[in-house]
Amino acid sequence: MVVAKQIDVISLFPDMFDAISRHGVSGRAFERGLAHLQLWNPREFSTNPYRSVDDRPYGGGPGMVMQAEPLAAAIEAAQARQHDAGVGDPRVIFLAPHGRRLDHDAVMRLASLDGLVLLCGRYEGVDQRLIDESVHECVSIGDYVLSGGELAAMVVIDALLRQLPGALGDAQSADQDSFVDGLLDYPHYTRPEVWRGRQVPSVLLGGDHERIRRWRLQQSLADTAALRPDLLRNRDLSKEESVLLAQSLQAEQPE
Ligand code: 9D3
Repeated sequence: MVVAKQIDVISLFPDMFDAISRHGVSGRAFERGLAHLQLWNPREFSTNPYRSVDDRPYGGGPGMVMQAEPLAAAIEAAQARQHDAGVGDPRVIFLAPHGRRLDHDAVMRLASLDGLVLLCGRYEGVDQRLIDESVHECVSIGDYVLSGGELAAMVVIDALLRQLPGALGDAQSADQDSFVDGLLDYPHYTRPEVWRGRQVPSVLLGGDHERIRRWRLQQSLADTAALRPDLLRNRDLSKEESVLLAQSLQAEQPE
């Protein structure tokens, strides 16, 4: 029996996570019990009368810093819940701009763990002693500035839930996703056959599944070469793929 993936999130804005818990593939994964999501608001663990969880930075400078103790208490509550759910050693991940950049390999590694505690920062940052004491790794979702870790945590959760067996419908499969085989997706078409004068490529209407497979692979290769050549440098091409790509490059530039 496969036990649910245990995900605990520490956030000052727990309601933001309705976005993934109530909609689409991720919402269904929680509904079906493939994963369990629990939110912890550090404010509930504040011991002062104002419920505050931040203070001014030692050494001066702009903004406020999240204090260590309410975060530690929230993380410990989350870890205790994970232990009760059967997770021996939940991994504590801090979503942070300086973290390791998320990619498909990182998603697969996180998806393979039984339990995750995701820590979302707000304000200028988190007291470094809390990070030194309680955090196993830091993850970023890219080189741009967000207002906090919540959207990044939701990106991580959404991406890893797709990888859980049973999260996607029968027709879909996570290993058909773009990036998994190192190529961009091929273009998609649906009815009508002509829209504003634009035809669906005739190969897709013919029902020759081998020709369709080759055409899609060729589109994927050509788009990857044009838009993400870095992906091709990290991937060997089969003989068929090399031929299809060479063909498409020739067709592109007659003469
Ligand atoms: C002035 C220095 N800034 C660091 C780049 C301060 C700062 C900006 C934004 C501190 C925290 C944040 C909030 N961002 C996140 O918590 C965050 C994030 C991001 O901003 N970009 C990409 N991935 C992530 S994961 C968490």
